[in-house]
Amino acid sequence: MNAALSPAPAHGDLDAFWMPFTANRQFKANPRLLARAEGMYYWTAEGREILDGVAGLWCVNAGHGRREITEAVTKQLGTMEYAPAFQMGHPIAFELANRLAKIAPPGLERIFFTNSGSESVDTALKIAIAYHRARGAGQRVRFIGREKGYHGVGFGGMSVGGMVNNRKVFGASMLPGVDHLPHTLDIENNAFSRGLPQWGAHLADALERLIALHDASTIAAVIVEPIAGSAGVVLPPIGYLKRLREICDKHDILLIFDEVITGFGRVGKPFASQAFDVTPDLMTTAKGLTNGALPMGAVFAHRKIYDAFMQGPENAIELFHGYTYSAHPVACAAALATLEVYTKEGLLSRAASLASEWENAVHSLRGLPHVLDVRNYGLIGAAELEPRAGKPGARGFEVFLECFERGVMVRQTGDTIAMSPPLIIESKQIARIVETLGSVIRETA
Ligand code: PXG
Repeated sequence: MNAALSPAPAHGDLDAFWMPFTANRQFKANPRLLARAEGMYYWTAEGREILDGVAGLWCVNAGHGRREITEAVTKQLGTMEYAPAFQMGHPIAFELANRLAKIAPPGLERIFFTNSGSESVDTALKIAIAYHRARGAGQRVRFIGREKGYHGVGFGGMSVGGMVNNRKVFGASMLPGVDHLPHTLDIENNAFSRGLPQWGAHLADALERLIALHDASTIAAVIVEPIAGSAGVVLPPIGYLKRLREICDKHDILLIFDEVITGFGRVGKPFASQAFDVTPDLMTTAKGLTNGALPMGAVFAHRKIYDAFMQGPENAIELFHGYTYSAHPVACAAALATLEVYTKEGLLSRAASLASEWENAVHSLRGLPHVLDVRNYGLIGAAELEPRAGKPGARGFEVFLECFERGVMVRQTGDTIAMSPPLIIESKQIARIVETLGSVIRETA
């Protein structure tokens, strides 16, 4: 040990952790430390109760501290903490894949396990390219994403993503051959829409133009979030996703839905693709898969895609891709227990029965100072605030901080406040989230 190491600075306890997507200096000067959680609530290190308006980070769909999940994880740790999934298997992984296939959109019955949303996205992009090659269309290597899209932080996901701050400093390292569709947020035409906006299905036609520019024979896949979360809740106009599906079909291009946020009940069905009645070829998931208890993701692939890989010598590996922790047995146990809770408590459809109450609650923010738009679908809501002149994001950040001071956790992106509470939420908690946010907005200059 080197006793001459420099002494810890004033906030020494917080310095070592380089926090992700965080204003590190602001946070460390004034930390918001969560220490315990149960049901709809967190408690801070000082013991203050915080109502969770974002399900952690859009993942704790069944609420915190679920005993069933803890017990399943503990049991699996005691039975077999790890087993490889490369050229080996363990029963619980197959059981989980079968369970997921049962709730999957039609045909998406082949499940590839990852450890996060970012890994799910990069996995889906790689499968798309390899699929075309397996069918003799190896020149299909281009991807089309969308402005304001968020597909995690891997190089693939970043490249197809469309949030400028997540891209601009890494510009030189983007995947080549990626174009972006226009985003679908149009406050001028759609402000204060209840549910999906009426205006904008034609925005999907931009896909035809990109296809005309590059020729369909060079394009592997289109990737979009059915509802974009990170960028501040961007909804698909009525008919938009269907039109994307039709155009992809016409040109033999794969359609990937990134359901990392919308999956597992957030919009009142297991997946948004079912709520919107549009079936993609590949679907990426994570977050709610384990109720946030352990890291895990899953890519759902259509049977036809899996089958296309199942050729060549039988002892040859068909897809050279995977992670040490793909189908980690403890994560599998957490996911199985999570699905059991979702099923038993009807949580995969609960957002649908709460949707109109939620919609009325969040739209009560209309008319408050600086509120430019309110958007909602399922158990997702957002209030868009007017940016302060020359200081984009400042008002949003202040509102987020003040809500936390008053015991409600919301999520802020720029000047948009997003809400996505656990699906177990009760009426009085819906009211408290929206009333707190409303009074903070009213009192924030
Ligand atoms: N795709 C989508 C659609 C996501 O929302 C990811 C991929 C990446 O998942 P991982 O597990 O690699 O983080 C996400 C993640 C927010 C917020 O504030 C959203 C996410 C992550 C952090 C914050 O809305 N979504």
